[in-house]
Amino acid sequence: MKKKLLFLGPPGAGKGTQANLFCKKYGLDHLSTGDLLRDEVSSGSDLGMQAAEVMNKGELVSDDLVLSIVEGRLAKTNTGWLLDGFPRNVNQANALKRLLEKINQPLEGVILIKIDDDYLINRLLERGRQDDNKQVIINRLKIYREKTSPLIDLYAKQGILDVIEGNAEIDVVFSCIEKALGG
Ligand code: B4P
Repeated sequence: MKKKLLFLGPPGAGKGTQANLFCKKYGLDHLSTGDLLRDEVSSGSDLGMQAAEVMNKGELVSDDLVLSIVEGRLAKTNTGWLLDGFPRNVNQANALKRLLEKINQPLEGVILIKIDDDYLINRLLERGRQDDNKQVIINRLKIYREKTSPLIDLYAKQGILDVIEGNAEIDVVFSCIEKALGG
C-alpha cells in the first residue's frame, strides 16, 4: 500500500471524509490544511482571524501561512502521510515538491475524487459549515477550477494520479481508493 499520498478534488468531493477513514485504517498522519486552518480560527489568534475572513468568502488563504503549517507538520511524521486539501495551486505544488525533495520523501500516489457540481452544492448545503452557503460554494468551485484543477495534469504527467468517482456511497468510494493505492 502506498503511504505518501495526496487527495485532490473540488470542495465537498469527500476528500476529508475519505482521508479520515484511510488514515485510521492504515495508520497515516492526516494532514488537512482545512482542519488546521479551522483550528487556528478557533484559537482566536490574529492569524486565525485573518484566515477566517478569507475562508468565509471561499477564497484561498495565503500560501505563506499554509506552507508554514504544512512544513512544520510534515517534518514530524515518520509513519507515512496523507495531504488533504493541499496543494491548492501551482505555487503550493512547487513548494511541496521542494519540501519533499529536502526531506527525501517522494510523493507515491495522488487520488482525484471527481464529482458533478450539482451533487457538491447539495452536499455542502446539507453540511452547513460557516463557509457552506450557496454564493460562497459557487466561489469555491470557481477557485477550484481556476487555481487547483491545473494540478490534475501536473500529477497525471508524473504517472501517479488515479481518478475515483465520488458520487457513490462512502464505503464504495473508499474501496475504489484502496484498490487504486494497492490495497
Ligand atoms: P477544506 O476543509 O479542504 O474543505 P472542502 O474542500 O470544502 O471539503 P472536502 O472535500 O474535504 O469534503 P468533505 O469530506 O468534508 O477547505 C475549506 C477552506 O479552507 C477553503 O475554501 C480555503 O479557504 C481554506 N483552505 C484549505 N486548504 C487550503 C490551502 N491549501 N490553501 C489555501 N486555503 C486553503 O465532505 C463534504 C460533505 O459531504 C460532508 O458533509 C460529508 O459528510 C459529505 N460526504 C462525503 N462523502 C460523501 C458521499 N460519498 N456521499 C454523500 N455525502 C458525502
